Amino acid sequence: MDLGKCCAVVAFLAALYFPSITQQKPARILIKHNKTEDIFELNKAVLEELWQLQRPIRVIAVVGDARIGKSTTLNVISHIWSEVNHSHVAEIFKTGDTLKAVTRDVWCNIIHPQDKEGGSVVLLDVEGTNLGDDAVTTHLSMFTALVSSGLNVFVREVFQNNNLHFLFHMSRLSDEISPNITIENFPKLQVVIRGALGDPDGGKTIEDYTKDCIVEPSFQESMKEERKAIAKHFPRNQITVSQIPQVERDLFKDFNKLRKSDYWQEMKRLVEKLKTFPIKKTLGGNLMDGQGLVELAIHLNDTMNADSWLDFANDYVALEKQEKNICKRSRVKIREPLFALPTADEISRSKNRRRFKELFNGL
Ligand SMILES: Nc1nc2c(ncn2[C@@H]2O[C@H](COP(=O)(O)OP(=O)(O)O)[C@@H](O)[C@H]2O)c(=O)[nH]1
Ligand SMILES: [Mg+2]
Repeated sequence: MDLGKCCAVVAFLAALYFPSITQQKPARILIKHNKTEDIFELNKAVLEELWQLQRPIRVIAVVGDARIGKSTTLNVISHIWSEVNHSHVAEIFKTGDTLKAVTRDVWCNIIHPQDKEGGSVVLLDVEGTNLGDDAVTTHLSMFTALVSSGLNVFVREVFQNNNLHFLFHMSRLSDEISPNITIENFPKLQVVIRGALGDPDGGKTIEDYTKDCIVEPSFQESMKEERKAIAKHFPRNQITVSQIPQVERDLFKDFNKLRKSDYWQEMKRLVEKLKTFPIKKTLGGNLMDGQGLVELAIHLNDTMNADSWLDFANDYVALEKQEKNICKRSRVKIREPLFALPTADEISRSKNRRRFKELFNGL
């Protein structure tokens, strides 16, 4: 065989062996809401792929307001983190104008970075309306946050009350799931602020102001207890605040310009921060493998479909109106089914293999 042919064969084999270097797969739906039957459904094909993943796994979730640039950001993150050498940013996650407002799904993109951290990265993107606007989006966002090891909450200019409610309910839900969960195994929080704001009054930086808003009880007269509860799960010194400037739309059309822009440098810094996010661990503290991740997803899906989260999410929407009563009521309602959520360590392997087979056989 001559040298040219030999090189072509090697390149072909390399492309087969290292697909992440040479190509990116479009994101696929991990979980969706079936409107007709009003249930949440996991995508078996994606579960099968997750099942194969080796440790260490980082699960990076993005939640927040619609049309704030979550999918656009994830596409750039996927591009930079997978070190692809495309001359454009591929639309791995569908962005903006192509989506119907009614779509509510969680999309998943798996990358296998070739960097020193190794392992796999699962990027999760929640579509839908704004956090707290409706029960389905809240369910999907909560599901996504609970399977993640790094949670990114995208906010427009400042951290809003609905974002705070979301973190509070996530903390509370996790107390119900496992009262003994240690902070180390809880997803790390990053707030991503869109829009370049100056530092707020009072000499605080936007980072400190945002952290105060999330975990400092004296920040406001109202919601002191909520901030305390959040601080137990998201300690102040573990919260990261990043800003991504809003850029001219035309910049996205010119890749060379984009790559040389401040925006791109900011995105590279963001990826470096994400690399320091925790590896996904079981509630018991062991590194979670792909099978553990699938088991967790199935279990959360089951508890959602058992209606144990429905009252919770409805309560969440109505919370601002009747804070105290609803907290008490929902606590009673969700305790029973969620308290039963075992840690991935405790789930019997055989039981889950059976469950997994049933799922895959569509029984
Ligand atoms: N001008 C401008 N448009 C942006 C920026 N980021 C995202 N967009 C656009 O805003 C729209 C919504 O973005 P998308 O990423 O889909 O938002 P998502 O709903 O949060 O996922 C799309 O048309 C994007 O092209 C930005 O920094 N500047
Ligand atoms: Mg989107």
